[in-house]
Order: sequence, then C-alpha cells, then structure tokens
Amino acid sequence: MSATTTPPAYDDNNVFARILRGEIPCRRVYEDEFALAFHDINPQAPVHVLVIPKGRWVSLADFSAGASAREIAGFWRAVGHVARELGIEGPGYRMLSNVGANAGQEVPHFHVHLFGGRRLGRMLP
Ligand code: IU
Repeated sequence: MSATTTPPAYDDNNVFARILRGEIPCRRVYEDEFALAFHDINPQAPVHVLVIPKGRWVSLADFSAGASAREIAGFWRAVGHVARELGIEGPGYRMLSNVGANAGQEVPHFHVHLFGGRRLGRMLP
C-alpha cells in the first residue's frame, strides 16, 4: 500500500459547509440532527440527491473514524430513509461516494449521491 498524498484538512468554506450554515440555498429533501439531503444542482438522473453528514468530515474514513456511533448510525439511517421517501427504493437506485483526487471528489465534505428514476447504465471503472 502506498500513500502518496496526505488527505486534505477540512475546509470550513467548502460549499456544503456553507449550505449547512444556511449561507447558500439548496433544494432540501430531508434534514435531521445527523444529515441533510438536497437535490444535486447538476442532476445526472431524474432523481439525483446528495446526503451529507452534519459533521466536518472530508471522507468516509474521516467520518467512520471520527464520528460517534450515534452520528454514523444516524447518517446511514437518514440515507436509507431518503431513498425510501424519494420513491426509488422499489424500482432501484444507485448510491455512490467519490473520495479524493482519483475519484474526482469536487466538494471536500463527505457525501453520498443517490441516483434513480430511470434505468441506470453500468458505472464501474
Ligand atoms: P463529487 O462527488 O464531489 O464530485 O460531487 C459533488 C456534487 O455536488 C456534484 O454532483 C455537483 O453537481 C454538486 N453540487 C451541488 O449540488 N451544489 C453546489 O453548489 C455544488 C456542487 I459547487
């Protein structure tokens, strides 16, 4: 295993941090103590929603190592709840998270994409 770059520290001015603080509007789908879900500004499917935890985490590794069990459970519970509420649970959907440069992560706040509303093409590398 090689580690060629250090993961970035959390940037409090990233766009999702600003959305969480209410400084930038979003089309909110769901919010609770642990998570915020909103429509992606550039949807790639009829349903394209982002679910983000409320804490200051850049990646899944950060989140899973640093958040409490209650926060982690609350976040994933919210992801499942949002999928069901969006009506994509029955017909099916895709959940995806880009982490770091190789995956092209644009916003350095851990987030999960939910895609649905149509038959999805294969998205394997
Ligand atoms: P990525 O996994 O970090 O590459 O995805 C970031 C997503 O955030 C991407 O799909 C953008 O369209 C989306 N997004 C957004 O919904 N609102 C914004 O203000 C910005 C990006 I900047």
